[in-house]
Amino acid sequence: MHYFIADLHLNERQPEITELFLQFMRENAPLADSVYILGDLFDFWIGDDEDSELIRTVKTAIQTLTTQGVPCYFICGNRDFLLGKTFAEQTGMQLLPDYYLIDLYGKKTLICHGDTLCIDDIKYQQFRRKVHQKWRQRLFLCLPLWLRLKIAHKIRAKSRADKGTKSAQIMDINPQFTAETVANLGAEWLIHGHTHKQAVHICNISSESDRLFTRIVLGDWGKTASILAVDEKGFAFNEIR
Ligand code: OKV
Repeated sequence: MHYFIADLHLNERQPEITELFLQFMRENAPLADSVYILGDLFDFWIGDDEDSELIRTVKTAIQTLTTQGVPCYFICGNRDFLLGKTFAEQTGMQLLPDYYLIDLYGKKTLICHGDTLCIDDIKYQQFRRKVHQKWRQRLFLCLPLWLRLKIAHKIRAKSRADKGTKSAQIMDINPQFTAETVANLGAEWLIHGHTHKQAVHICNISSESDRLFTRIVLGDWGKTASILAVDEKGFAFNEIR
């Protein structure tokens, strides 16, 4: 059995979410064959050299899991895209690229965070291209921590101010682009997060074909946790509270 989670957005102001994550890592995750974290584990990430009680707690939980022999995989989200090799080495967590194909009991499954499927959000895609440029990331990571904190704070404040003006449809995945991506990679299942709209969609690969694929959207975490469990019998959303 494999677990998939995303969009915990761990932060200091919502310790109840961290508690849910620690409970999941203690009680559920050790029974799995692997755990996939599909991005936005943290609400923001400005470099692996940042340290806090929250970060230490999360690192310990992941390290405890991987030393128990449960592989833990991570795809970066739109918020924690700077999480890197140092974090991976410290925790035993394995970093995966933005799109990754896995075999889930014979189903060819594409996993990703989901932000790259939201191509109608032009403003966000511009932001993404900018902050994903290697030279910009290297430069940012060279800055002292206090300056990175200050810059990140400013960028978040500006993003919050822009947010109210976007329609719900613009912020969702583009169905055509998503179907093309799935078709090009020959996948039968797609699992992603980002939109926070937990659901299972049966989708057409294209308008000219009746080939279908299953799109499983992970929910975000709040008062309850959203956990997808997949085994040989199929999939189920588990809630813990
Ligand atoms: C993450 C988002 C803030 C969305 C900055 C280069 C640059 C990285 C960065 C700074 C911000 C991540 C690292 C954060 C995601 C926001 C606001 C909106 C929509 C640079 C490389 F450009 F300054 F050189 N950042 N942080 N947003 O605070 O975690 O995803 S962040």
